[in-house]
Amino acid sequence: MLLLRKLPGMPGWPAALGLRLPQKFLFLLFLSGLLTLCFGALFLLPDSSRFKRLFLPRRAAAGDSDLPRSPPAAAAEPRHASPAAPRRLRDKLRAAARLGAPPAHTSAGGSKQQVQPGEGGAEAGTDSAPTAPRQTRAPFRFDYEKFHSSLRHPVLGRRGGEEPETRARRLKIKEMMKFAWDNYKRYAFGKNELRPLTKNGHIGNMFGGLRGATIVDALDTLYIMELGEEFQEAKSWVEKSFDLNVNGEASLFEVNIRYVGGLLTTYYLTGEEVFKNKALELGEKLLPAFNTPTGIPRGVINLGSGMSWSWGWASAGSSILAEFGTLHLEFLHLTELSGNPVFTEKVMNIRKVLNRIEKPQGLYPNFLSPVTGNWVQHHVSIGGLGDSFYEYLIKSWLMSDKRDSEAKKMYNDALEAIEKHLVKKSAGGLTYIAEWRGGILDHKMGHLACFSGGMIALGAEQAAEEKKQHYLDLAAEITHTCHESYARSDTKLGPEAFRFDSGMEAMATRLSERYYILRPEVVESYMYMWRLTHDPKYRQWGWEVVKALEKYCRVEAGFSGIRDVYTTTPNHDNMQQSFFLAETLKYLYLLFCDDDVLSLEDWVFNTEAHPLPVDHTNFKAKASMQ
Ligand code: DMJ
Repeated sequence: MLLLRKLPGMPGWPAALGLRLPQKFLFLLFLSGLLTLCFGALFLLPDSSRFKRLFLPRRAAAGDSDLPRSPPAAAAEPRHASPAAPRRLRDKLRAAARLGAPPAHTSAGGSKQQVQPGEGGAEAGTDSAPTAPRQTRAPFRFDYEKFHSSLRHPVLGRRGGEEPETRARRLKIKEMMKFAWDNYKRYAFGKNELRPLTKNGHIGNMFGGLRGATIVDALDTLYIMELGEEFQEAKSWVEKSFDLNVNGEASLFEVNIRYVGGLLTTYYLTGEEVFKNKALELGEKLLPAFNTPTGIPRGVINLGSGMSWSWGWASAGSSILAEFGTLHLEFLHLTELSGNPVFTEKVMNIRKVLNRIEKPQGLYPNFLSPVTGNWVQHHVSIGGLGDSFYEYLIKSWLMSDKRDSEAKKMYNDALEAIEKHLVKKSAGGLTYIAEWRGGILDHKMGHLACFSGGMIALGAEQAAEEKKQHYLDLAAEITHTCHESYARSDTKLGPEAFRFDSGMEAMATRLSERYYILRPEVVESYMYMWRLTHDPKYRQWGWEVVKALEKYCRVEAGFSGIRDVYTTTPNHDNMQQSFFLAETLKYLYLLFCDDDVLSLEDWVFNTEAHPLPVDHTNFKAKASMQ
């Protein structure tokens, strides 16, 4: 239009042709139509790429050759080619974020803009087309045979000679597992848990619409106990009915430890692809939870939309130490099986944040802001809210075949601080681990904290020579205290929490803490203590638990938790928790197995008792572990 403007002193060129005003307009109209036609025709020629190069930026024009295997139309798509283009681009960015890939508009040295469902990040980059060439990954194949031949012991052991009593006890526990499974199958198959009194299923709201928590949690226990038919029933449900396309609020932690953990383990045990594929698909659905300013994930995620948020009860939108600190083992294996480093990167970043931040007295508080990366409240506990974070530090070291020295150091430093500030001895001589609230001790130990006997024993091996025996003794003392919490109850099952105040020792002092929901932590410690010391008292204590479970928790249609461990006429809570099959029965069973069944040389149990293999082959795909 600028060219057609009349220049001062010069006649306009339509005027020079001697045309009148209406004719001038007609002429201009004709001329602009002609130009548009010629320009458009360039793109209709058989080989238009030469001309495109003249008019389009070089990289976009080179689409056919520079963007291998992507659909040609999308590759050569000019910016804003159609009204649908921005939407398609936004979808691509969202998909990239879901897969954890950097958005295409991230330039080298520029700040990474993460797609953040729920935080408005997705739309921010829609103007800049993803013109950078996409990287093609060679298809990754995990070498199952190689992994399997790297195991030092047959998964189910060699089955040497054993005492008939040990065998009989093990078979009794197997019978309990079959009873728990059969009733779940009969009354609640496909639901998350069995309600054994009302004989129906429970779904709950912890798994964001996922179903079959008991099935996925039980798979490896069924396999290990050689309940072949039951294992096939569980497997075929996973193949045919396990739907991952769900919407709803899921706990990132629970989905990871039960579902991802259960699926990973079953893949490693069986080599059946379906378990690996489901684990990877589910793992990817968890990734948007990490899209926070610090990379510390939020606790709750919608598996459909990828929106994530913090628990309403967690102070000031914080994330929970035991939740974001209990992803490491599973996520390393997701990388190992997929070849995709993103999973490892996410958890290594959590570690980086934790290493950077100052710890009060060397302790890790339970609440951290995923926005600022600062502690939100100074509550420290080795029980609920903190527990499995410490467990995963030492297990990361073990799972790395003792190469991950950073994890070992973090564990040792944390344990030293815990011992200095939280470990106490009661007047009656019981060692316990108190909780810490801004410097003030709460002389209470939760059932959950009783896993620590096993953990400390497991970690003793790597301690300095002069401390090994000290840690084994500490582990034995804590396990003894937890046993006392069972022995001092009328049912011989332990309460949810027990205290060392008001003249009480190892007993619940509040009505609200007297329940037992089939939790595993005490028998978990018995199992480790047995394997590491072979002191027969641990098998004895485990057998006491079996008898108590049979007497007070077994009902007509399964096992149920009880509301008060101090009364022998039990009031059942009508819930057979999935961890009863995943953990409690598995640890009891292993307590009466030889040491080479799921040998601790080959396997590390995740916090839901799903064994994951030790990295004897030196994980190839790990991203940033030194
Ligand atoms: C299980 O889901 C896991 O052991 C978790 O680490 C803590 N709580 C339950 C069992 O009590």
